[in-house]
Parts: sequence; C-alpha cells; structure tokens
Amino acid sequence: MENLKTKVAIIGSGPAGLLLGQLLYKAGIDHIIIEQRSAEYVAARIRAGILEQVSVDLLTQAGVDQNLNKFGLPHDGIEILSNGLKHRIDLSALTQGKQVTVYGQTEVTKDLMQARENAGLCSYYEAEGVQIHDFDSNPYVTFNHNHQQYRLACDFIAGCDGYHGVCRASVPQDKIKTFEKVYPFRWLGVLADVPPVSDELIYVQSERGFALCSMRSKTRSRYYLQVPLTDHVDEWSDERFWGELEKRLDDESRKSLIKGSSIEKSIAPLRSFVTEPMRFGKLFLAGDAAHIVPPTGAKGLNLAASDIAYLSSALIEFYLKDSTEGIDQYSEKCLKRVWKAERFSWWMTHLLHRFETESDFDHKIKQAELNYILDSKAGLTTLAENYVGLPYELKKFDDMQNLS
Ligand code: RFL
Ligand code: PHB
Repeated sequence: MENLKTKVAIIGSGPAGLLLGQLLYKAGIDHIIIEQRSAEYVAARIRAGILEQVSVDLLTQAGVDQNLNKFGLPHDGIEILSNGLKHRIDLSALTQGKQVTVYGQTEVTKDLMQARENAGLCSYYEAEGVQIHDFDSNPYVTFNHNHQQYRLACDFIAGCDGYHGVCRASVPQDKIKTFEKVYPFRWLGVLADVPPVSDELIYVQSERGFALCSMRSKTRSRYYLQVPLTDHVDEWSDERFWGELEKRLDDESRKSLIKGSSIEKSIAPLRSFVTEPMRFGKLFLAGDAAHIVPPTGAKGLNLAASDIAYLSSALIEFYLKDSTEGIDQYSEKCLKRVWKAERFSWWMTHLLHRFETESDFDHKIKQAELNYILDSKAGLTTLAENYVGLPYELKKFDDMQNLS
C-alpha cells in the first residue's frame, strides 16, 4: 500500500472535477484527481453544447478560455418551432445583452485536461475500486492503480463522479434525501460533419415528438429526436434518422437541412434528480453526482460549473482566509440555484415533448401555454432569463479572483 496525502481529493475527471482542480491550482491549493476511466475515454465523451455566460466567465477565471474565445460561437437567440411556425426568442434583447455560447463539453474537457497536463498536476486515470472513507472525521480515499494499492489522506473529498459515482452512494441512507422524476422517452442524438440547418438552435415541438437542431461549429451539427424508451440505437440507421428529423421540421428548415454520415449516435435517458444536502461533513457533492436535469434546458454542465464556483471559493476561503463560512453555506447556496434550474428544465421538457399519456385536453392546454409564452413579453422574458442562466452571487467569486 502506498500512502499519499493532499488537501482536496477530487473523485471524477469530468468537467466538474477538472474545473475544481484548475481553480484550486490557481489558488495554490494542493489536490489530486482520481478517475476510473482512461484519459482518452474522458476526452472523447460527447455531451453538452451550450455554455451560460457565468460558465464562460468561470472558465476565463480558470485561465482556460483561449480556445473558447477562438472557437466558441456566441448566440443571441434561439428558435422555437411549433405547429409548423418558427418563433425567434431574442435572448439578448430580453436579458439586457446576455448571450449563450456554443462550445462543446468535449472541448471544455480537452482544454481543462491540457491545462492540467501543462501545469504538471497529479491525476490517476483508470483507478479501480475507488472508495471514500471517514468523511465525518479524517477522510481518506483508497484505490488501485497499475496493480498498486493507494491510500490517499486528505482534508476534504470533492465528489465530482457523476450520477453513477461512488461518493453519493457512500452516504448513509438516513443522512440523504433524493428527489427523482424519470421521463417516459429518451433522446436519440446524432453528430455529423455537415453545416447546421440554421445559424441558431431550433427547439421543435411537433405532433411526432420533440426535436432539437443544435451544433458544435459552423461545419459540425448536433441533432436530437425524442424516441420511445423501447427504441435501440441499432434500429436507427442514418437514413431513418434524417427522414424522421425532416418530418418534424418546417418547410424552410427541411429545404436547408444538409444530411451526412453520423460520426456519433447514441440514446440518452431523461431524468430530473436532486440530492439534499450536498455536503456531508468533509464530503461535498458537485455536478451530476448531486443532481441531474433533462437536457432540454441545456443546464447540466452549467449547474456543474456553478457548484464548482461555490465549492472552489469555499475551499479557497477556508485555506487562505481561515473561514468556514463558504463551506457551511455550500449546500444551501447550490441547492437554491439547482432547484430553479430543475424547474426550468422540467418545464421546457414538459412543454415541448409529446407525452403518450397526455389527453387531448392536456395537449390543448400545453399548446395554449406555449402560445401564451410566445405572445407575451413577460413569458418570453421568463424563458430567456432562465435559458441564458440565472445570476448567482458572485461575492466569493470576486474574492477568489483577488486571491489567485
Ligand atoms: P460527468 O461528466 O459525468 O463526470 C463524472 C466523472 O466521474 C467519473 N467517475 C468516477 N471516477 C472515479 N471513481 C468512480 N467510482 C467514478 N464514477 C464515475 C466518470 O468516469 C466521469 O469522468 O459529471 P460532471 O463533471 O458533474 O459534469 C456534468 C455534465 O457532464 C452533464 O451535466 C452534462 O453533460 C449534461 N448535458 C448538458 N448540459 C449542459 O449544460 N448543456 C447542454 O447542452 C447539455 N446537453 C447533456 C446534454 C447531457 C447529455 N447526456 C448524454 C446525458 C446532452 C446530453 C445528450
Ligand atoms: C447540444 O448541443 O448538445 C444541446 C444543446 C441544447 C440543449 C441540449 C443539448 O438544450
């Protein structure tokens, strides 16, 4: 058994763990990342595509904004296609100039991994049998790596190990409460090297189900279709995918749709999930380890980033200012923002998807709600301010900048 020691043990090298590592590094706080997958696997995973301004600001603060500034595509608006009619939501006009940025999670992950490598920081990839211990008193982590057993002693454990991770699962049942909703359909996603159908994202509500036209760049498109729970990805040839997408679009979009071979195709479940609290003694849960949102509101990665903004500033305050205030408030502050994003993501999902169980009456009411939103300045503003990202208290954030 080899004994290691650090201040913060970070479990998981997704965007949450990597961003926390980078912010701690900038503040001079010793940490180690332990990840069960290989670095190649982590860097290749295709997921989110939309960054809120506050997430862009945090990546800038972490000093990993070079590629983001060069290749990120700022978007001022989105479109909603309903009943064959397109409605543009002018996000910027409705939110005093705020935007979102199209920049893939894959790129965010690669940028953070590169920054970590450049700084020579310690990560254990392909760690096996990761376990966390004694997080109420003297925490430590055990794992195997390259046939060697390790025991990592630390002050704190950051559980950034996603929905299926070991950290949340290690909390005794009577100390944790979870809230969950699973949706009765899934998203089939296709990535293809073809120009996007439109300059802006199109969220499609149609009788055949939801669709989303998104992108990663001006030459790479990302499309999604709502599909039944029972569908398997092998049943969806490229031809069938493009055919179904065409059927859910309007005439204009159908004409400008450029099809091509998929470079990735996968099916993802839709779930709303929240863990309360998000801190257990010296263990903090962050990102998907603590909460999941259905992707309709594009909030998952952004929530992971805002958790990390709170957690990094709490840890920096602890080490550099000898204060436990941020640590004590971590769970409450995160959860306030988390539940608002949960509400928005649930609402967008509910409004835009076709539910098999909904009656004709339910369907009409939903249509009326969407029409109301699209016709009302107040309704549009509510949608826009949630989509670009609700502000969060940046006091600690500013302090952190002074410290780094
Ligand atoms: P991750 O990315 O799941 O990373 C967790 C890491 O922990 C590792 N791990 C372990 N390591 C050590 N020991 C263990 N026992 C471990 N168990 C797990 C895993 O291998 C992994 O590397 O969580 P994190 O960092 O919290 O990041 C969260 C985001 O990845 C997630 O919220 C988003 O991808 C969600 N999401 C979207 N979010 C957005 O903000 N905007 C979007 O447009 C958006 N679109 C999406 C999405 C998620 C999707 N899928 C596939 C669920 C679109 C889709 C289709
Ligand atoms: C994506 O580009 O992957 C994406 C964009 C917006 C969403 C969900 C996913 O709401």
